Amino acid sequence: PHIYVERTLAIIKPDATEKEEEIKDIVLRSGFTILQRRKVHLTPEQASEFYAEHYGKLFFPSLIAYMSSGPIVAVALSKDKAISHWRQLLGPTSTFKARDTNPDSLRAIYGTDDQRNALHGSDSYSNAEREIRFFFPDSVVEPVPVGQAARDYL
Ligand code: DGI
Repeated sequence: PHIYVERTLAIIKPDATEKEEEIKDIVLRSGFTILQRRKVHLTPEQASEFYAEHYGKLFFPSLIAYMSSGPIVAVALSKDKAISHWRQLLGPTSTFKARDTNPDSLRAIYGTDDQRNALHGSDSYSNAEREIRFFFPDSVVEPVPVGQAARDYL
């Protein structure tokens, strides 16, 4: 038997890739495992596909321009409750709100403004799986062999 540890997709956006090493230290110290990492410069078409759910919104064109303005780093992370834990570490969507309400969050520290908020995190299980497939089409769910730790978890 195997258990499956939750996964999520993180992105270091163009305004924060210079801080990748610093961010990686925080990610690892926070108990996440880095499953896969890929640096990629999205075309506007690819960025539009990734953010298709926001198509038609006022901020969509500038979001796409931002996300295709330079290289990003896509990272698949795993941890117990990875999706909600990563969102918690990110803080609110708006960098300004993050600075006001959660000054220790990653967006408060590394974000630039409301749109350029340094980092992405999947917001649900189905989006996490879709987004991981988007950047890592060959990825499979990594099973964890059942040992003592896994039995404790179950
Ligand atoms: O899941 P999030 O990234 O926290 O937020 P989201 O999925 O609602 O929006 C995706 C990105 O679009 C977000 O990281 C930044 C940008 N965005 C969202 N809402 C606004 C926005 N940008 C501007 N300028 N104004 C917004 O209201």
